[in-house]
Amino acid sequence: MDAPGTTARANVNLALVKYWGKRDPELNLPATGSISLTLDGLAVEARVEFGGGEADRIAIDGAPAAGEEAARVGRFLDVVRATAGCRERADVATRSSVARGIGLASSAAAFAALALAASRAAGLSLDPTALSALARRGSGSAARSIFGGFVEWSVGERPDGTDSVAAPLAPADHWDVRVVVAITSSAPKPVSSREGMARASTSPLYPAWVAGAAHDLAAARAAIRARDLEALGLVAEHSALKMHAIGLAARPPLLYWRGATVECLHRVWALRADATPAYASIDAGPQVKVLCLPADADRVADALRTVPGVERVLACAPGRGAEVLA
Ligand code: 2P0
Repeated sequence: MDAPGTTARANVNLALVKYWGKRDPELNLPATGSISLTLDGLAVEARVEFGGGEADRIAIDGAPAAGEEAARVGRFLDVVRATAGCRERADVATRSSVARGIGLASSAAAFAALALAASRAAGLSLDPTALSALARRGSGSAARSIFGGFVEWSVGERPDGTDSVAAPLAPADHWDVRVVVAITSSAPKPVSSREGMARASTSPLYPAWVAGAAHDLAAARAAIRARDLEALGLVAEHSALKMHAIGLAARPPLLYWRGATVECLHRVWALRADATPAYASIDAGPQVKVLCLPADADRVADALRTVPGVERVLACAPGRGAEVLA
């Protein structure tokens, strides 16, 4: 396997219908399907080269990786090596334009970029479906970041997960929307998504979450097809709030929100009451992501920027899928 090093880039994605809970934590097989929008401008680049050496060398944003972060990438490289039938150690360097571990989906972009770069560097030429299945092994939501635009990750049925892969619903240019992100805290999240999802199963609301997924997915699919912002926004907001309600009722309880998160939600609802279509989503962190039309993005950003506790605000358009850079 003499394929030279490969660099790939992938964008983060925002789940409009959330993935929250696993039927198989080892393979990252979800309990429900999910639908996302890949976002332009929040990306991770990964360079991978296989060769000699005693151990994998992993650098994240210029610093050697350690602890669980290094172990997680190492386990992912083992999956790539097993698929390619190779034993060589890897040199890995990732660079992120998005803060890590604060609920901005950096792991989705990182493992989508790593799946593409590592599989190519190992001499594999995987199609996008196989790449999605591979990326899922690193981080569930990475399965969706292989594709651009609006994407659905199927729950699948098979125990080996081969049918739990993402596929495009509509390309990025199908519908020009914006996601305005209000950063309310840059502190690392105290509970990982992995732990949060494990805890979800202790919540009495979890069975209702799983039972409602098919309905939410159908509503989101139809809204994306019809470019109906109100229909998509309402189901996305509902999905996010249900996900966080699970945590409140879990044992021990789990709440990713800070005070400014709540104030941003109220600000979004005030915008809506004032005839600006804007809909909130929140992931495993305190940041608030607001779906709106391009013409309203500045007004939404201004409204969020003045919420006490908001550190900064950024706006993202629909983005492309993972791609090889060199
Ligand atoms: C999502 N999140 O659908 C949901 C909503 C956060 C909230 O997927 O354990 O990093 O690696 O499969 O994908 C974040 O969790 O978790 C996530 P693992 P992942 O985007």
